[in-house]
Amino acid sequence: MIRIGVIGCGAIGKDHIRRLMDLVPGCTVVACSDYFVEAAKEVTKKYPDVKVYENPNDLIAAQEVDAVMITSIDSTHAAYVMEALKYGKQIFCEKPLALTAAECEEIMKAEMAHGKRLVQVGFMRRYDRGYAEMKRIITSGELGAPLMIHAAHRNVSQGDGFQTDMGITNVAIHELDICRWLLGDEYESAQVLKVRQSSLSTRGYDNPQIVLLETKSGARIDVEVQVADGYGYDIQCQVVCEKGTVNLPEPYTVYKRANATYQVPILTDWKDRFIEAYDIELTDWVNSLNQNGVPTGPSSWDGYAACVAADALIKSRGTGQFLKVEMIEKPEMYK
Ligand code: ISE
Repeated sequence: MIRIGVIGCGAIGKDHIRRLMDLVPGCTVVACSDYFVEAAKEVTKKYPDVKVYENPNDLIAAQEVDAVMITSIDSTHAAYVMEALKYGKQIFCEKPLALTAAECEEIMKAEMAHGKRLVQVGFMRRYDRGYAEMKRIITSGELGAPLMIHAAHRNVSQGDGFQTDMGITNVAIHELDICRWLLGDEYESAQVLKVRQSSLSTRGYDNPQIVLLETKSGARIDVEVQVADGYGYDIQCQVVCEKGTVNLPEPYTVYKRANATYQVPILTDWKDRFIEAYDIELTDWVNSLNQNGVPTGPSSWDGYAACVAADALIKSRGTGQFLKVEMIEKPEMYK
């Protein structure tokens, strides 16, 4: 039975606590913490045996915590991962692993000192059935080599404090992971383009943005990033191969024919779009810890690879140039 301490009881933190307590076998949540202690106390209304820690570092150190789940704000992820590595705890860190590649390198160094993997990064789209089937088809070679990916990541809105670079580090970080995973490739160069500002997002950050990537094999990727699209939460992905295309399916839903219209609802909450993928992801993580004592999902290297591309994108902003994505040699432990 894996005893989990959760740092961050906001949107995704609460949702993960629910699935760990009510759905995922072989684990239980024994502790939680949040910058706003009231948010942590709210958890205990439904799960009274969960202990609230006002200081997340005390939760990490607690004897009764075997594994730490980090669902706090992005800028705190790296520090909590490093603190948990001091105690050799198992760690599930929601994306992004860190805000820079340098922080990810520090994490990999600290993790490797333990001689085994301890960190899993929350790139849940790899567990989505649609993306998983896309990868199976691409890897089978039945459509020939993958040449391009056209993707769109469209949000209805973002919370207060959102900034232009979060369009990359918080939003497009999903595509930075899923595209390299689908292609089995690494990035060669990257460029982010500013687009005419949408009147729906006038709070001081660029929206939309376009992410352009080239991979080591020469494949080209374009990702439209929107954080105020005016209509719904809409994730699109098409991989163009030599002999055909493979496309992310629309999420399961019913549709209506009424009043001379054909009506298909579009989700608005990102937690709902990949709800099954989150369930599979956390079940797989807990099963791996119970069966093998090590995580088998996205590693610190995967967190690093997404971050190093994000760094290049952010540096390219305003230059009109593709910048090289400079990666370190992949350490043995992550091969
Ligand atoms: C959020 O943190 C997520 O991870 C969602 O998957 C993403 O679509 C959204 O843009 C992020 O803010």
